Amino acid sequence: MTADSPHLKTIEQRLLWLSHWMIHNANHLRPKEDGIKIGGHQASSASMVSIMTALYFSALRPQDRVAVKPHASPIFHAMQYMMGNQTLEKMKNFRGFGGVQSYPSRTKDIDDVDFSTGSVGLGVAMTSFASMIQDYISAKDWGQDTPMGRMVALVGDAELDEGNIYECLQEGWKNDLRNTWWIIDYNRQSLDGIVREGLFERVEKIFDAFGWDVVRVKYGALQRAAFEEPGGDQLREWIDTCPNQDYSALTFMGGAVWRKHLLDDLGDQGDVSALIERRSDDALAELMENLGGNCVSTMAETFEAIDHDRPTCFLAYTIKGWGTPIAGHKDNHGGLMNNAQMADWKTHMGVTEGQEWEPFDTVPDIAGLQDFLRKAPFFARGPRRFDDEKLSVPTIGIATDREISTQMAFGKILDALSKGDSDLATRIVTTSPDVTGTTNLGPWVNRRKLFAREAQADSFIEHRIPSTAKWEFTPDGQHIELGIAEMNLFLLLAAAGLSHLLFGKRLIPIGTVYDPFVHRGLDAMNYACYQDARFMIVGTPSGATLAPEGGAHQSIGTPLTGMAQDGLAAFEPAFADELAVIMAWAFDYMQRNGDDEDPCERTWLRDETGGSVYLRLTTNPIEQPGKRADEAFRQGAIDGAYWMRPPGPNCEVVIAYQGAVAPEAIKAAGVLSDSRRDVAVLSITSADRLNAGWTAAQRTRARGNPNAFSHIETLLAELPPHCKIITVIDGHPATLSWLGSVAGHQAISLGVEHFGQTGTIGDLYRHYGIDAEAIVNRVHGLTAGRAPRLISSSRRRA
Ligand SMILES: Cc1ncc(C[n+]2csc(CCOP(=O)(O)OP(=O)(O)O)c2C)c(N)n1
Ligand SMILES: [Mg+2]
Repeated sequence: MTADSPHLKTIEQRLLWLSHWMIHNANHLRPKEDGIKIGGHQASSASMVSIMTALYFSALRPQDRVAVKPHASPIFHAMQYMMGNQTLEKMKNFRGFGGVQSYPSRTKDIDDVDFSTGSVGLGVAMTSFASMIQDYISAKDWGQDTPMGRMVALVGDAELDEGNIYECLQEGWKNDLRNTWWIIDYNRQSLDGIVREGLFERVEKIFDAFGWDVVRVKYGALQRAAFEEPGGDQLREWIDTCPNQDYSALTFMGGAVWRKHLLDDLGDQGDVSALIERRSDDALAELMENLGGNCVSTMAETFEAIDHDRPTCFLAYTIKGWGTPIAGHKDNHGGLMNNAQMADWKTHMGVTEGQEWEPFDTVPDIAGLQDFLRKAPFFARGPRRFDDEKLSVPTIGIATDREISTQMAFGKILDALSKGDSDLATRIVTTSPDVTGTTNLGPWVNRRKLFAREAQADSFIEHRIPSTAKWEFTPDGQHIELGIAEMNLFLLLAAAGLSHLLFGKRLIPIGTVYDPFVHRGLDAMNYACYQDARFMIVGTPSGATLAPEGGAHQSIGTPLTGMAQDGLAAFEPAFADELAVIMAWAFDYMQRNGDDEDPCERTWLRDETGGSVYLRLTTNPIEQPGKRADEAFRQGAIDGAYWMRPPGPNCEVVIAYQGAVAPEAIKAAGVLSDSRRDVAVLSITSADRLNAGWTAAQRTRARGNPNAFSHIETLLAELPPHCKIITVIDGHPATLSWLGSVAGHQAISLGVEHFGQTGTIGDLYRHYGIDAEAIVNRVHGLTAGRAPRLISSSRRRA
């Protein structure tokens, strides 16, 4: 085995050097263009270097996946550089445009990052959901050939302050989590300072409570050997009782101070004194800094000793800034070695002048090391980027002959898929944070069942108690039921949405959540998108239309979130046929990648690269417009808008609505046309895609392509200049207020800006001024030549 290989120590020292040099180069050597600090975390990197060396060069196998502590990114890239997987150019351009990224990025770095990290806590939890997805896949007949890897998180001790970690621990326990390792870099320092004494005891109890094994790695090999010497017991006791702050400060001050302090505390003119005096200042400092997590052989042996798949937390004691002049200083999180410190340290590390970037400088046995690296199992098969074939999308249709809500239509579409035998349906995995029933996933779940590694029958079925929900858990099941933690929802979607890339098996993940609670999981959703995970999130019910549920459940800002979120195409259809068209398109869009042939000529539109999809739906059943199958409708629904009622040549008013308020807009248009005005109705299914198309077209024209026209520009092109646009949405009015700028029309935007309350839909639409009457009044106010009248504040706040 490799755990005792002397090459590990050599690699560790090389990674320490290269990572620190890369940061130093970016901050002190590269010409500076801005007056701001470049940054990079030398101390946080040094803290993990021994752990990462042991992990990657001894413990890991190609099927294992790692979420690297964000601020240990320099070690990761130095490692890939040493392995020939990262370029010198990008290393020199660390934190620069096109250079090595500050925090490991799946999409922006070139060197086989498994999970992006950056927002602390999310990468950690991601590993447990990746493991659940691995279990999900390997339980299926089409996933049997998936090798079982370990999902590993390298965790900063202060990362454990993030609540999402505890949410996922509980979810993991419920789902028999396995094959997950979390390795805590217990340097007892955060960004601002030193962490509380005794944190490790809390950590151990928490992990134990959730069924994890905890392995404490406190002492390195040098320390363990010293403890065997006469007087060693006393030294050990001293280390165990030394407050974190003192240990850090002494580490920073170095060997001579350690000696004085230890002799003051322990000096007995006998065994302990002799133990201390036998060592030079440097050797004493090395001994005291030889904590378990900073001892590469100890870490390698610890990993090697794990022979089971139980989730395991390693509490590895470390020193922040280990092996460098800034070790232990409480301000070292953002601290960097200065030029003088670097010059001294370079001599200390034995680095040859001019050979700073040379991966194998200072290595005594280059051929031996290269041979060792070549055989390192984790790297042996090259980059571990998989993919899976696209699944064809079956016909998705829905009867539109009666009143129906978009949420109900969504449930029916999934139900129809569940009854079919399409390949796509086989790979759909649904999930919901305890709102499966109330978001209309019930029929799908009844047919396709819930996933669990161990089958479990539904007692209500066995006892013949009538219930609409038939909850049978089986390894074949296609629904993963989550507890009420929306962060977990999005992290699970992130893991499932990367399944084709991580495990080579494509999943079509669909999550449902009450729309306001999209924001509860927003950072995790952003994290999923940042990694280019592919999923469908259905936010339902939404808006003030959720009337009797009141203000805490009525989403206002989510349409803006849908527009602003990169990697997510947001839709808010009003009618069932729109939803069917959008879902059929979405199932394809979720599977596209940038290399695909453009399915249409509009190459300047970003949508051809594919992404995730957000559907904002509602429970309000509305009258359907009758059968529509024309291409303008179909393509319009996908591109974001179509004319429900086209403008005449002298169009005075366009009512542009999105989503649930469709009946109000249509009714207002009817009333207005009775007074013979020329009124058009624009049905908007996606403000997000309309807006994105518009800005993309503007950019493309600015770059010299005069033929780039967006869908919304085309739609509004024929409107006479005096035409007014009234926009209306059950959400923040800014979602559509930009429409007036597209072709220079006066626009009035109606929507919801304040917390709601309970009431009927009619009450609330009236209250917010988004009902037909408010629309009509606005039009009268506008076209009578009067200045636009705002809704009075007494009405708004009533
Ligand atoms: C969600 C989030 N909040 C804040 C930060 C800023 N931040 C980056 S590292 C850090 C402290 C981390 O301390 P620890 O996890 O102990 O890591 P160490 O550097 O000590 O290894 C903070 C607050 C962040 N990256 N993400
Ligand atoms: Mg820390």
